Amino acid sequence: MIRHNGASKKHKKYLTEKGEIMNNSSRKIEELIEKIAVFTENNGTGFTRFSYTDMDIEARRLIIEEMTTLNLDVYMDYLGNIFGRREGKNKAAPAILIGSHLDTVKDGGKYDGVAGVIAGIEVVRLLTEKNIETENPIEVIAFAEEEGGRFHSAFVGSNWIAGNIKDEDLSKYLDDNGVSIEEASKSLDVLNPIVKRCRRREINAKAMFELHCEQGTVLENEKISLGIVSSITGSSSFRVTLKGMANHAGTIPMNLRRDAFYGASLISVELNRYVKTFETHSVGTIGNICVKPNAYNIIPGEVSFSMDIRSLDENNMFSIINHMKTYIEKIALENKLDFEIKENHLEYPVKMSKELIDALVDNARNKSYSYKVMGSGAGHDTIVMNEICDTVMVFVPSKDGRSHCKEEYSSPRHIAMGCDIIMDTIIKI
Ligand code: HGY
Ligand code: MN
Ligand code: MN
Repeated sequence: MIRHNGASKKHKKYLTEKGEIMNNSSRKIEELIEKIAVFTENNGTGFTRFSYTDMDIEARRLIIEEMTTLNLDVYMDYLGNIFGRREGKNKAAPAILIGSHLDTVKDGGKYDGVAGVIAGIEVVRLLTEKNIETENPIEVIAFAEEEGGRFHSAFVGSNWIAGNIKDEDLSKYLDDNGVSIEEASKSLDVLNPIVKRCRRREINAKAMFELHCEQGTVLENEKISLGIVSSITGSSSFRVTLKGMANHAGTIPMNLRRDAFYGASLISVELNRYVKTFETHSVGTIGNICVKPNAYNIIPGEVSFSMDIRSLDENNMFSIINHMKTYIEKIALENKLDFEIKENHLEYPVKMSKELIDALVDNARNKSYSYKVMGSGAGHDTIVMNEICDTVMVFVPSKDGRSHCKEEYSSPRHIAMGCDIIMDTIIKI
């Protein structure tokens, strides 16, 4: 009986301790989220922090300072990927990476990306607080230019780390003012006094963890605390430009027009129709469109638009891409339009590491956290890092499933729970 009491007293102490750790973690996480959220273009309609802007620089400064306070060795490469390194017993062992991105979409939320960077910092803080020395070094990474908000191509920072983007490619990434990423990233030099700079960093990695808001409704609807990601959808994005002839909207008969917007609208309808014919999660989106001259009484002479095509099934993704390329050519011909299709990025669907998934599942069970093994419809830097090491992601619920908007919210407590099982898994592997 006493043993039982002893056990329940010990268990109670553990629960209180765990409670305190969780409260402390939640509070630290919330504080950091709010501190970073301040660094946004002040337009009131959501959070906008594009790469290499003043707001981005200030958010980076804060992350570098947080990492330095934790006695991490802090590096930043040419494109602004930030690495906070905590040595392990075996300095030469491959590192365990934890991170996500610091940039946002236009008018986005304050959790997408940032929650994962903060989770990395929190896991390291907890290990230090508990005096746990890991076998392998740990590196917290804040990836640069994941969203493509400024340079219109996703996963640029992680592709730079993975070596997929060459030095000579940098001049090809242009923002809307024609400034290249090579030029723009020079503004990072203002941070040189507080961080070790390098052009690229050789990464010797064993595994990568990315905590991220789910950006969907599954976890919240099923009242589950954590998602353990088993696969990430393949994603591709293109810029399509149609050129017809600007002319008077009143005088030109319909059969003589070369209306670029009419062509674009036919393409949008076909993209939606064709994608819906696929069973496996496949999506097609035209999210950005530029009409010229964009006047009510002029037939649009030129239209350029984004075309985002994704699928959890690689063959589906390529069927949709090829179908749309053929269809765009057909519409251009029928409407006497010139057309150009530029590929911005293309990533194949990836499967996460079974060993890491199983370890996270075990640890969620040990802590009696509800969890669900699930796929990711959104793209993440993990899809690229999967080329250089084993990877896995942990999702936290998104309130009302909202993301890429100011309503985006995930609870610090769920983020703390995610940190908890990531830390347990790091210790285990
Ligand atoms: O587009 C995406 O899926 C991610 O937010 N970059
Ligand atoms: Mn995003
Ligand atoms: Mn993201």
